[in-house]
Amino acid sequence: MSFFKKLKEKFTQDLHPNLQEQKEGEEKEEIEADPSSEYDQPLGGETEVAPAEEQVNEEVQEEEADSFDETETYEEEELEEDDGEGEDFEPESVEEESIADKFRKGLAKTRNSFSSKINDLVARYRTVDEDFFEELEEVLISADVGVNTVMEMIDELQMEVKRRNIKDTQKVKEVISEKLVEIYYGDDDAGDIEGLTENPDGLTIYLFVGVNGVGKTTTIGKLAHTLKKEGKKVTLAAGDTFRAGAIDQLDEWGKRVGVNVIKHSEGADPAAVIYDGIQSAKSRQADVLICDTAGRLQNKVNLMNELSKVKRVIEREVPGAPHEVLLVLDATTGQNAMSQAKTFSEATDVSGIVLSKLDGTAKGGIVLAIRNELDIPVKLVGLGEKVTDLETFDAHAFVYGLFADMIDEYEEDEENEA
Ligand SMILES: Nc1nc2c(ncn2[C@@H]2O[C@H](COP(=O)(O)OP(=O)(O)OP(=O)(O)O)[C@@H](O)[C@H]2O)c(=O)[nH]1
Ligand SMILES: [Mg+2]
Repeated sequence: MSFFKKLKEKFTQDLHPNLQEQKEGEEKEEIEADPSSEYDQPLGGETEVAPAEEQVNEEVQEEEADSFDETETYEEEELEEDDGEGEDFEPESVEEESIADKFRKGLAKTRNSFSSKINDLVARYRTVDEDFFEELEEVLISADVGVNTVMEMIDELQMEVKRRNIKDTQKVKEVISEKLVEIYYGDDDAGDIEGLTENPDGLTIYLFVGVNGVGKTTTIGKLAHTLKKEGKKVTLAAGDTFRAGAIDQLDEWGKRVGVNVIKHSEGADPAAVIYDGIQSAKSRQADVLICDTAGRLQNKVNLMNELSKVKRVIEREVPGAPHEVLLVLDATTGQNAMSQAKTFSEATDVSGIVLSKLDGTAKGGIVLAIRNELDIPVKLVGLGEKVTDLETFDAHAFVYGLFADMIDEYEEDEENEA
């Protein structure tokens, strides 16, 4: 069976009946009450945090890290005002869309620019030859795929075209989509590199890192919503104490999705906030703690030192944690995202990438470049600013989103031929 056909079958089976309407761009959003709200109890958890606070001071002093300052951090009132449970919160809920549908919609801009380039190329070269591949190489590089990956891809395409004796450039479109998926997975199984790692026995901790403005806080809000919908109890820790407004922003998200937020005041030691977050999450028996961090400090060395310290505190408090260190990259920044990924990888063990703003003018190829050249899998993608605009990355759905129009046309062609 052809690859386009496979994608079509795979992704149209689970299409929601409302797909037609959604395809036409109508974003139906319905507000409905959350039947599973576990937040109707008063939050007693934080009071149990208090005794443990003294402990962290001792421990951190031992560590000789820049010691936590009691005056700025461990005031009970501060913790108490964080109970922003939003008991009367009613989560937003969009009618369930299939994953392919979301990629299809979210990647509309990216697809338009990519598809038109490929279609233009195919129209100019009817038969496959050297010049065709040279121009294809340029198209892929301009789509942010990354030079090394493009070279690998062109080699494989040439072999495949030869092997299948393909002469018509129309048919190459499909081979391109197939190779994109193949190159993305490499030798790994989808199951091994997709999805977030969880702690099977106890608190799961996710640490978010990334430069300012990439979408860390927004993604944390969306992820909290997703996890809560899965029935998990989530706590957020406002570890960005640097930027004015960052704490309130996370707090707002907490209220919006109805999860607990642990915060201190601006300028507080982020490691202390995260420590409190862990104690609170443990005492509330939360399933997941998600830690926000600053995207900007006076200088890069400070930022990286701060991240290392935060990570040390997490590792010490929960063995095996953090279960993911997620680097958020803005997909619209193109190759600059690669250099950010390199810098952060040097400072901390980044386990996965969140590619935000894929709904914007992103060129898409960065997904491959990161995976292939840095060997870090893309775990989540941001496809918009709404609370539901977060998806687990799936290379097949991604490629379906990129090629959707061509896949539709291809089917029509086949039907016409028949
Ligand atoms: N279109 C779109 N916008 C997004 C997405 N994710 C985040 N944004 C927007 O990007 C902007 C920055 O997002 P934040 O979450 O504040 O970024 P941050 O990394 O926490 O930034 P700092 O706190 O300054 O380090 C906001 O306006 C978000 O709404 C996405 O997937 N798509
Ligand atoms: Mg932020």
